[in-house]
Amino acid sequence: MPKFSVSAVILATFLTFSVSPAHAHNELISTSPVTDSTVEAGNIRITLHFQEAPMALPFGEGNLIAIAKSDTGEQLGPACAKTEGTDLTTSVSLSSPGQYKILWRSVSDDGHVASGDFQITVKNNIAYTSEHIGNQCFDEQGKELDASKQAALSKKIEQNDGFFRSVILGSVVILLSSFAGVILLKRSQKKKAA
Ligand SMILES: [Cu+2]
Repeated sequence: MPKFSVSAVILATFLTFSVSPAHAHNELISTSPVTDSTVEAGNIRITLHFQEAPMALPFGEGNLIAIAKSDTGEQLGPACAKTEGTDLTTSVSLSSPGQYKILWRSVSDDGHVASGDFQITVKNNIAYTSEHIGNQCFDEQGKELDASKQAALSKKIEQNDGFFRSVILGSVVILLSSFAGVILLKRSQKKKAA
């Protein structure tokens, strides 16, 4: 038993020192708007406040914020974020009331990638309209990022997924049971013949 205890202590010590935050991942501290809050339609500024400054990367690469409709997963505009100290920010123009998902991706200084998402609700009591709905991703030259040249952060939700899955499952069950039925029938016929 003592032998086991000694090795357990050594192992615990090793794990403690190797896992301890000699290098710590960058952590998301807070967001604005906060998770599950309701905001008025308009040009909504999104700020993600991190523990440390994200890695300096070109606009539209690595450090990204995107906005998507919660019900369909449809991403509205490209993904982008400006780095301001320890914050990532962008502005999204939203007019239709409903639930939206804010998706983000961030590269910390040690190269680790973190990502996440949270939901907000938009109400429109001010009759806000905009011809340019979604994330506002304009580079320093005022040119908008091309969303088609990016991998979308948000995946579209297949509305019929559940239905087709149950149809396929149903077909498999029917096929298997008829197959089993044929085998049983043949067996009983063999027994009769014997
Ligand atoms: Cu790390």
